[in-house]
Amino acid sequence: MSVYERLSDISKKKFVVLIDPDKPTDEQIVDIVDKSKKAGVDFFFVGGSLLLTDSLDHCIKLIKKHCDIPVLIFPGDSLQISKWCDGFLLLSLISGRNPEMLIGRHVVAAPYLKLYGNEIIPTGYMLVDGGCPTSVSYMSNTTPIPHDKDAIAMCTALAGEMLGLKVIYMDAGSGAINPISTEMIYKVKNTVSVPLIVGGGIKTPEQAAAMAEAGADIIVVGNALEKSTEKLKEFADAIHDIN
Ligand code: 1GP
Repeated sequence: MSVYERLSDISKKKFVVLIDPDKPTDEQIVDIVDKSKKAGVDFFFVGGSLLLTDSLDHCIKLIKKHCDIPVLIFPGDSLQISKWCDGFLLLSLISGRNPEMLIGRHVVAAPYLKLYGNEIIPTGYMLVDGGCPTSVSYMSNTTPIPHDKDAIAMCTALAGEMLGLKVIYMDAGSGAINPISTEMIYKVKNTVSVPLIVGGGIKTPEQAAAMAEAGADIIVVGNALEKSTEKLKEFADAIHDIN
């Protein structure tokens, strides 16, 4: 089964653990992987807005050595490419108006992605204001969609789907104060038919469950688990229970 087939099986809500390869030690990665296996995590996303070390390959190989959970690159820039991943979210930052993030970086990355034979997931990536400036907003030089402008989010997602993008990822940015509202999630979900990924600032299993209930097919949690993996299983159960 391809990674995209797994992502688009919307009969079951999915839980994604995001790992910034710069941050955890090898022991911490193995611990997260171990807990993720037990909790039934569906995917790992690996990447960051700005990486300071050459740790992407190592991180992916370490995860794959310890489990069969698919590992997708969630790239912060065109340097974040690896032949070891199971899939690559080719992000088009459709909430912004920066041509580099819509096509420029993709041109640079394309020959390497072809060489490595990565499975490509064309992704409409939408940044939504999460109540504070985020690394991704600064690094991408784009303005997020205002938190309460549901119509802009709906039309942006719809345009992304019409352009042929295969998933929509709504992100408040890592460490956002406010996660994306359930109202916006509900409206976007009812506007497009491709799978909907939601992340950014999700701090509790209850918030994650509310987002899945509102229509998110795939929920991404990073920061909250970097601080402590104690609630990893609770997050997984809360998300998987919504069906
Ligand atoms: C950010 O959606 C991800 O791109 C996850 O955000 O780290 O805040 O969970 P957090």
